[in-house]
Amino acid sequence: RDDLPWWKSATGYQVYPRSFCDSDGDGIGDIPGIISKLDYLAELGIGFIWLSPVYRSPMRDNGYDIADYRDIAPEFGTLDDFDRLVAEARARGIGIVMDLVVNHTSNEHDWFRRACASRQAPEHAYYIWRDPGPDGGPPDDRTAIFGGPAWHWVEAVGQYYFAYFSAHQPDLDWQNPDLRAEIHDMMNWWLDRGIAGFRMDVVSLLGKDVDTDRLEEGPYLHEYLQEMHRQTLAGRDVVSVGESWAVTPRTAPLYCGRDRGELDMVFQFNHVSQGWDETFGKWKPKPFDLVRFKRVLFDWQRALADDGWNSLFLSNHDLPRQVSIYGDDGRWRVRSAKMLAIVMHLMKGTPFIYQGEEIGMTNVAFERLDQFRDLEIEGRYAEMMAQGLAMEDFLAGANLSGRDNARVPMQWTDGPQAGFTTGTPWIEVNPNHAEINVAADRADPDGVSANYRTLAGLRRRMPVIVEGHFAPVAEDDQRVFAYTRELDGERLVVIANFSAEATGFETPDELVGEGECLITNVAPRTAIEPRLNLAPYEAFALRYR
Ligand code: TEU
Repeated sequence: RDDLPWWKSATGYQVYPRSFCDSDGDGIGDIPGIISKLDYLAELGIGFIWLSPVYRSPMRDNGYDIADYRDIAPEFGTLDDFDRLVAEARARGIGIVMDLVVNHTSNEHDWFRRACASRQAPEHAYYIWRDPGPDGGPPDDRTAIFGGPAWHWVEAVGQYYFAYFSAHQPDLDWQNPDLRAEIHDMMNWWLDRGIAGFRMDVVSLLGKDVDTDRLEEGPYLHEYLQEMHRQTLAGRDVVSVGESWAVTPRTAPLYCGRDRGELDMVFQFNHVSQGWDETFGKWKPKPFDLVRFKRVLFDWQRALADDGWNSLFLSNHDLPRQVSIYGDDGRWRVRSAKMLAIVMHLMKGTPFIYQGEEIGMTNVAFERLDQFRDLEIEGRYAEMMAQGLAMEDFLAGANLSGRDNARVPMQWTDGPQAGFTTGTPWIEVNPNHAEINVAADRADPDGVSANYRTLAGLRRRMPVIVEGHFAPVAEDDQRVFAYTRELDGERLVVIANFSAEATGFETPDELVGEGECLITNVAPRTAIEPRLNLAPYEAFALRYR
């Protein structure tokens, strides 16, 4: 289909540059390292890379605190390296999608330096400042995502600035049209370099009004996204994905509806946060509940069935390893990793693989607080203790749900430092690289990555996977994840046993039949019987004859 946007039939792959591949032995991944792995990624069959931030940054939040939007962090390389990455990737049919972090800058950005020096500086008005409250303290007692207060005093201007994430990440004032124009210019500067689009960090915060405390999905959000689209994305063949922890199936069409002129899709998170505790959040997750999990994912499928578009993912650099959370990272690691991929990639939407997911990388188990590097762990630690969480429980929570699980180095080999670096890595490698690594997985025709390659290939050649109508099956089944896809008379069924137990499944009548097995993680099936006996974590997709 010629009118189908390329990113609907492509598989995305997220690279977290700091942890992907280090070419110069300084212990930090870099752009030449990524270039050296492009053949590997091409072989996997991906269509584009979402590159986490590579801009110049003091790296308080590993690049989600940008000090210069038009330069590359020296530890990652140079602008020439970046241009080479774009060209080399394109030569392999892979687009480079940049991370756009414009809710805030680093406090080391020149704009912010000038903003702090004088109220008269034009850049002062790029940020959100308020006078002290009646008692001379901060304007209010709002707190930041990564802990501590959201307002910070700057003596030279006699005002507080607003920083929703951390003091090192002052929020930009999107209500200022000059600031918006600066951002649009910068976006066009990158788009003109040939990138394939943007993943937009915390996009739902851009329309905020701090005075009325409407931060998420605030009053100006869609006006600004439409303006941004007109000024930058319109008429270019690129993809845009907005990240939002606030978006719901009800609001998603506002971002990515066909006539909205805003974004192509959103990253939503309610399928992730449905498992969190009411008080302690992700640090103390509830036992996994498949029915609840399916309900969220199926709601999204329904909400964007005919207009808008879904992103499909379980992992990213902010989330723990999916096989450890939703699968089994012990005995059934390989099989359950494949099951998760089959179930996610065959729903309607664009699937995203997070580096290492394709070989079934697992969570780490740190024993001490000082092994972690994430500023979120640091910031939340004090708070959680104050709320009465015991140290052991905090460590257990951090090991289960912390962001560093995704950030330990990519496991390329069973050699020293997992083949990630010849130096000392900025964060420890997972000792299980001795067993779990790219070299070993690729050598195995039944490895996890072989399964991902098959999925990416099926997607490229089968329109029913891209565009087929989605219908859930057995929504209340507590162990089985099943659905169908249908397009122009072609019908697929996907069935997975989301448990470590052998499980019987009473097949609904309309699904009984013979067909061709497109993919499986156990033995190929040629028919769906009225009663299926599913092996632990078995998953397969069948095309009906
Ligand atoms: O994440 C948005 C965000 O809300 C997360 O910080 C989330 O609250 C947290 O990960 C839950 O544990 C984006 C980026 O993906 C993240 O890496 C950045 O730290 C954050 O924005 C600030 O830019």
